[in-house]
Amino acid sequence: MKDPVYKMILNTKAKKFVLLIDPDKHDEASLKNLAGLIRASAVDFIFIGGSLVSGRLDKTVVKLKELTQIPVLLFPGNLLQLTDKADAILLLSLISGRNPDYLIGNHVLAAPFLKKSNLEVIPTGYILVSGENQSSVEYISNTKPIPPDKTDIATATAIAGEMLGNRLIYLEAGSGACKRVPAGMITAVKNNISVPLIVGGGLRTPEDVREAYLSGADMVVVGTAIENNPDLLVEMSRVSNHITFI
Ligand code: 1GP
Repeated sequence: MKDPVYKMILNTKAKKFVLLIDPDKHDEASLKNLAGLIRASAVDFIFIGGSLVSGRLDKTVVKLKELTQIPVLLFPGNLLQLTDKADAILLLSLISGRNPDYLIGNHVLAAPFLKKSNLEVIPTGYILVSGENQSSVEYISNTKPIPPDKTDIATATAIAGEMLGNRLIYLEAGSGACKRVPAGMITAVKNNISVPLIVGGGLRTPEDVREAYLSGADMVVVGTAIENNPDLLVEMSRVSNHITFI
């Protein structure tokens, strides 16, 4: 089957929950524990990545696939975060920014590797919104996030991202954001695109996840909250079970 992971994302029966894992934060024992929690929860996809990842990527992907059977997607912060052991890669274009490396430069460098690999490539328009504190993405990519009150700019950026052929839009306040993407911005973006909308950054509680879904997110991504308290995973991931698709 062509594009199996994207087809799973498109399945409109339910909202999707994504767990973001930073390989540097885990060793074999902690991954085993986390995998146990993942199996007991309702995680639909695992994203792997971070702003700095130092080398456990391959091993982490292989281990997670072996222990959980859940699709693992690369969410690369940079070119060092490529492996053909994952199921798919979000080929991110940082469309809120104006840094050519993150719009096309790194993609050119990665293209021969991606072409040879069996990875399913999912072009994704990545929109960084200011979450009050400066995010690692902002600092590392040397781009400006969209101010949280500029809903019109975020919406126009998402529309342009879809028109350029991106198959997902990722609306993001940055990992560990103090302030989440505003609900009104999520709704406005959702109402103006037809590809699935991913929302992440600073979601700390099941209520935050619920609000993001109700505002229009098709998928939510949570990383930091689970790193801080893995026991939250079961409840947060199950929020979608109680929401009918809107
Ligand atoms: C970062 O959206 C993700 O790209 C997750 O953010 O770590 O704040 O959950 P958190």
